[in-house]
Order: sequence, then C-alpha cells, then structure tokens
Amino acid sequence: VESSIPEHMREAWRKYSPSGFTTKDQFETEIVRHIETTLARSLFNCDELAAYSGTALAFRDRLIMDWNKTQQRQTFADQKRIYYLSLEFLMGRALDNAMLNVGLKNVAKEGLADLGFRIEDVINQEHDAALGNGGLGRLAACFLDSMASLNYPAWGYGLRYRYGIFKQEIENGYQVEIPDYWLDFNPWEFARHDVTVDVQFYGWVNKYTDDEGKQIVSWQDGEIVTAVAYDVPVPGYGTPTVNNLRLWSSKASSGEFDFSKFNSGEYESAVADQQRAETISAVLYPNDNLERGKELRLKQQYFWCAASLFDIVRRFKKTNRKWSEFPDQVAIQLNDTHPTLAVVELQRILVDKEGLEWQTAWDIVTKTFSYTNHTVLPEALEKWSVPLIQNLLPRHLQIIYEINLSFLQTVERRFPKDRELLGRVSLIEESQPKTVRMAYLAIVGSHKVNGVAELHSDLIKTTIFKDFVRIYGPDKFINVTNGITPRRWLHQANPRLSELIASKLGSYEFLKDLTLLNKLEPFVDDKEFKKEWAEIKYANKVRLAQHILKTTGVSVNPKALFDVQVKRIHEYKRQQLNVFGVIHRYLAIKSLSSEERKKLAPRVTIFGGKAAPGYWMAKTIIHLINKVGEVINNDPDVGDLLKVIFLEDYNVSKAEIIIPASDISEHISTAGTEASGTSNMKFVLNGGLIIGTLDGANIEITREIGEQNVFLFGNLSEDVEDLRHNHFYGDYQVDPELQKVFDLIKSGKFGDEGSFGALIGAITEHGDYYLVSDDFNSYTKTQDLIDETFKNQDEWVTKCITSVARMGFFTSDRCINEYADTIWNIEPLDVAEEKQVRART
Ligand code: GL7
Repeated sequence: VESSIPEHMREAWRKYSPSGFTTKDQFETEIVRHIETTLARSLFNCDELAAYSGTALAFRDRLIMDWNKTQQRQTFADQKRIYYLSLEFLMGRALDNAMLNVGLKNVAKEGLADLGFRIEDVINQEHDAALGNGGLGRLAACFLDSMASLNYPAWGYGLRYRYGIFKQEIENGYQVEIPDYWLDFNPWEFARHDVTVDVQFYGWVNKYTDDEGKQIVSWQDGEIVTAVAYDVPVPGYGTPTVNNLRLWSSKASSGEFDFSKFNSGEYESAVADQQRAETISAVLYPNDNLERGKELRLKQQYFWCAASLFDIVRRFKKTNRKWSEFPDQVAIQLNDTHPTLAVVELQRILVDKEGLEWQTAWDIVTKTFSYTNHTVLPEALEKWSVPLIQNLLPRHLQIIYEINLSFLQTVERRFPKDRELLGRVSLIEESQPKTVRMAYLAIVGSHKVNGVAELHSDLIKTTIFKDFVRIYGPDKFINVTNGITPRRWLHQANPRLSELIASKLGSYEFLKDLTLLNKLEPFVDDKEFKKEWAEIKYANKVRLAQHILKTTGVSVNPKALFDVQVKRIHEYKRQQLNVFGVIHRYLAIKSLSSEERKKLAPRVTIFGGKAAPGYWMAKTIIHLINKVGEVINNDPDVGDLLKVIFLEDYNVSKAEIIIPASDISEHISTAGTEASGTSNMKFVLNGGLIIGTLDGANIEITREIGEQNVFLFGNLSEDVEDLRHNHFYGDYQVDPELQKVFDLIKSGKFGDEGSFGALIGAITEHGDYYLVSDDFNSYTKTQDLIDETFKNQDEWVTKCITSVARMGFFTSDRCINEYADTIWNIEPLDVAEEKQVRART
C-alpha cells in the first residue's frame, strides 16, 4: 500500500499505539480528558449529556483500536467476506451494547459513580439510531451483532439517513409525526471524507464500435452525486472482532455550490442543486411492508447499491485476482429486494467497465448474490415502473431486458409451448405502465433464495415463487429461520435475569451458545430459584409501571397481568382484534355485580407502535385504542381490573424496557401473513408467554417450547383462502359477541363514530380480509384461559422457565451460522492469537 509507513519506522508506531483503558482509574482519566479537551467542558458545567459524551468517547477509543486491528487482520487473512446490503439498520443505542460487549460495564459504572453520575441516567442520554422501520431493520442489526460475535469477516452496507424513522407523539388520541434529526452529536460514526464514490443518474447510452472493432457501451452525461462513507464500528461480544457498518451519505459532486452559477448570481439554483443531491440520503421511507414506487426511493436504492458495489469491487481489485475468483472472495446478501439493482450494477461493471463476456460476467454475478424474501404481502412486493428506470438508469434498463431475454429463452427451452409460463415469470410485467418485478430479478440474479421461517419459506415456494421452483428446482429455495441476539435482548435488556441464569449455569457462556439454556430446566422445581425469577419479573413490571405513569399519567398495578402488543400498526398484525377484545372484556366487567368482579384477574393491556404516516386505517386503530383507554381507565366500575395503555414512540430502547416486563405478548397476525416476527422470540426469552396464531415463527417457537406453554388460537393459513371466499359467497355472519362490541362503538361511547365506522365496515361490509370475525371467538376464549392460568402463579412461572430453557434455537448466532454454511460458504476468522495477546497485556 502506497501510504503505509516504511518498515524501519514502524517500531515507533507500535510502541506508541494506545492500548485503551481497562481499570476504573484509567477509565476516569479518559472520561475526564474527553470532557475537558474533546468537549471543552469542565466539572462546573458537566451535565448528564456531557457525561454520556465523555463515556461514549472513552469506549469509542477502545473500539477503534480493535476495529483497526480487525480490519487489518481481515485484509491479511485475505479470505472470503460477506457483505450484507440492507436499506435499514435499526441499531438502537450503542453505548450500553459497547460496554457489555467489551466487558467493562462495571468499570464504567463505578467510574461514573466516582464522578457523580448514575450509569442508567448516562445511558439514557443517547439518541436511538433508528434507521429502520421494524422487524426487517432490527433483524439486520441483530445479524451484525452475530457476525461480529462469531468473527465472520463481514460488512454491512446501508444509507446514512439524516432523519431516521419519525418520532411519534399522541395528541388527543391521534398520532402526530415529528422529524427524527439524530446526528447532532453522534460519536459512533466516522466520516471518511477520503472514501467517496461518484454515482451517475439520468443521461443516455451510447453504443458504438471502437477502432479495434470492439462493441463499446457507454453511459453518458446526466448528473453526478457523490457518496461519502460513514463508518460505524460493530463490536462482537467477548471477542476482539469489531466489524464495520458502512453508511453512505450523499452530497453534490463538487462538494460545494456550483461556483459558476453562484458567481453569475444564480444563488438559488446553485443551492438547489446541492440540496437535490443531499436529499437522496435525507430521510428513511417510513413504510413497513408497503412499497409506493417513488422516484426518490429508486434514487436511494441505486445510489446505495452503486456506491457499495464500487467499494466492494475496489477492495477485490487490490488483491490482483482473476475475475473468476470474485465469488470466492465476495458474498453479497440482498436484504429483501431493496438492493436488487446491485445485481444489475455488478453485471454492468463487469461487462461495460471490465470488458468481460456477458455469460462469464453473469456466472460471476449469480454465484455472488443471494436473496432473502421477508414478506408475501402483495402490497409490499417491489415493482418499478419501466419509464421511471428508463429515465433514471437507462443503461440498467437495457441490462434488465437482456437478463430477461436470456432467462426467458432458457425457460422456453426447458418448457416449450408453455407461453403462459413465460408471461408469468417474465421480469417485466405487461401492465400500464410496464413494471420490473424486483423479486423475480433478485431470484434470477441469485444462487440461493431464502424465507425467514418455515411456514413462510413453504408459502413462497407454493405461492408467489411457485413457477421459479419448477424452473430452478427446489434446492435453490431454502429456509433460514430468523433469530435475535441474546446479548441485547437478554443480557442488556434484562441484566438481572441474565445474572440469575448465569448463577445457575455457572457462567455467561450461554450468551455465546444459547442452547446451554437447556441446563435451566432441572431448576423448575427449585423453590428459591422460582421465587427470584418471579421477583425479577415483578421488578421489571414496576419499572414499566413507572414509565407508564410518567409518560401517560395513568397508574397501573404491577401485580396485574401485563398484556403487551408492541409492533408496527398494521391491519394484518391485527391490533384491531386486540382492541375489540379489550372492549369485549369491558362489556363483560360491566355486566357483573361488584361481588363477581372480585373474582376477575386484573389486567393491563399495553399497545405501542407507529403507523406509516399515509396509512389512514392504521392511524384510526391508534385513535380507537386511545379513546377506548380514556373511557375504560376513567370508569370507576372497572378500577384495577382493566387498564388500556398506548405507549408513545415505540422504538428499540423502549422495547428494552417493555419486553422484560411482559406476562403475555400478542403475535396475532392473520395466519400466513407475518413472515416470521422476531419480537415473539424476544418476549419468550425474557420469561413472558405468548398468545399467537399459527403464523411465522410462532409455529417453530411452539415446537421448541411445547404446546402446553403457548396460547395458540385461530384459523390455519391453509384455510384462509376458503374463509375469505366464504365472506362473499357463503352464508356469512359477524360473530355475535363481536357485533356487541361494534354496537358499543357505533353508539358513540368512544367518540368519532365516523372513522371508527370504517374499521367496522372493513369487517362487516368489505369482506373481512384479515379474518377478524372468524378468529374472534377463539381469541377471547384463549384470553379467558390465560386469566385462569395466570391465577396459578407457580404453574405460570414453571411455564416461563421451561420456555426460556428451550429457546436456544432462536439466537441469531445459529441463524448466521446457517447462512454462512448453506449460502455464503464463508468461515469465521481465527482470533485465538489475538485473544492471547490481549490476555497478556
Ligand atoms: C418483515 C416481516 O414482516 C416480519 O415478519 C419479519 O420478522 C421481518 C424480518 O424477517 O421482515 N418483512 C418486511 O417487509 N418487514 C418486516 O418486518 C418490514
């Protein structure tokens, strides 16, 4: 490397290279130094935010050194890397995670106490990094944690949005969106102003033959936008590996205003150009499971794919290998279809820039890519308008057509005479306007396609991708059931439970090998253990009750059953079923005498989640929940028997408080609609039970922990189609108990009869697509069973402990190892030597 220090001078570098703090005194030295010099503050104006900043900077220093070494080690090892392309990384807070992964949280706690701060208050100063919508984005974050913890040479590539997912406020029961400007002080990113890529848009394609008779294709003119790399360290748990998450930020290619325009007085248009460039990475699209086909979104996708591919190819070229070895060095995972243009971009680089033959290039491309599908919902499947692509990416459209042609020719050879098949699998949909089916392009461009839970992977094979299974054979389509990182979702979110488990198992080794949890099972009869277990749950509930009181003004009884549904608000996730169930319960309470009421089990139903700003039905559900809460929470007949809470602005850091405090959580999507769900795993791992449909990962959770430990209800996915048909053509009637709920809503009891009427109408008049009425009876009966079961606390705790003991399968470590073995074909890097060096120093 040109810029490296000559060998005879390296000794000085090694001698002075910092080693980072390990003791409390060293930590205090570091934090005070950072507060006084880096931040230019002093002990006379050090608030909690300054203490957070100083702590973050001290830990950052440690991470940077391991990060640099990891990158060097991975470069020298010169082995295959995995690049995880995701438009969303829902990272949450970084400090607590860094402290735990580095293993120095106690040092920090004591050091901060010496300096006058409580570590919890300091941790709470951090703004969540919320560059994602929901499960898909959080999965990417868990994967980064696992890839680093398992020492895989892995990079994440994404966009550095200036605004993450909006903040939600509730005003008069309505959701209000507030921009999430999160970059004021972000010590976890490093601007690499020297790592840039120029990305082209628009323009036209020039095809000609050069002097040597060679076909040249050149994409000319248009607009250039520069991508600047921002790197975020990703520390593994209990390992020196710190991987890199590279996020691209857009800026005008000159980096400044256009000076000629500026000097000739066209200030406004000069500034407008710059702003247009910066707009590309300005904001995360706030839709979950919905695609809207906006040009700016396509620009984001290409900008990010082009910059990432350039970077990956640049790194490969430094190894001076032949192109045929590219797939031995590089695996690229497409997190949903959002990065599918990367397939086209690599083909363009290889053919147009590097001069490879079409077929040679295409073999390299398909060996490199693999694609994860995360949904079967039709409204979420990406289809880009052909005229839009034609205008923005003219060369890419040509390449897509060429890929399609050669694909359809292969299909025709294999299945002659089946003209309908050709139309069905074509990458181009003959609609008005024509569209490119991105999922099909991703399949054709990949060597493996996976779903995210068993049922989901079966469904994609038998429904949306059925024809492709016929064409490619079944082996291309596999299942990799999702997982979650136990570091954040057990150890960090629920430290007391983690400690109790460690005390029984003898170490924290289970955080690296979650199957060790099965050693807990013998303790289900240990009275003392069960008592401590229940105490921890109770303490977590007290903490959540305090949060509820502070943020909503409603006082809830921590002894009541806490029933939680937190996730994006969506009709398919059926928060409406839950709130109708709540109203049904309210009616039941009201119908009882005060003597009879005493026998009931008190319950707190807690909702949280954001609605996409343009999703009116979802917003109406939020409004109904809040209005129902107002009525019930203030009805003296009800008292502690039922409280209904909507928690504002559900996000990763709030999940860390809510999940450990749950007794029952709800995963009640219409069967066949939730690809996996991942919070279901988090709740069970934290000693909560679940009520759920036979959908997504609920099915595998049930298989692992046992049917007696799960409250299942509702229709099966295989019956959904017939039921829907019956809504229109059969002798269909709304469930009578549900009808009573509707009557109460329509009476105006909760206000706003007009818009709530639309929620009811979706069920009574528009075919009840999500089967709310079909599942209502089974749902409320199962809720009654939960009440009965909760009364026997001893039995309840047994179920919780048994379930936790059997959750080992759902770690994202298992999941990442499966990807590595069956799709990426990569090995972890050996860090034993590095660990020894560290142990000696
Ligand atoms: C999702 C699925 O809806 C969710 O069930 C799954 O757990 C998650 C991760 O695989 O992916 N698909 C999707 O488009 N979004 C999801 O959260 C937004």
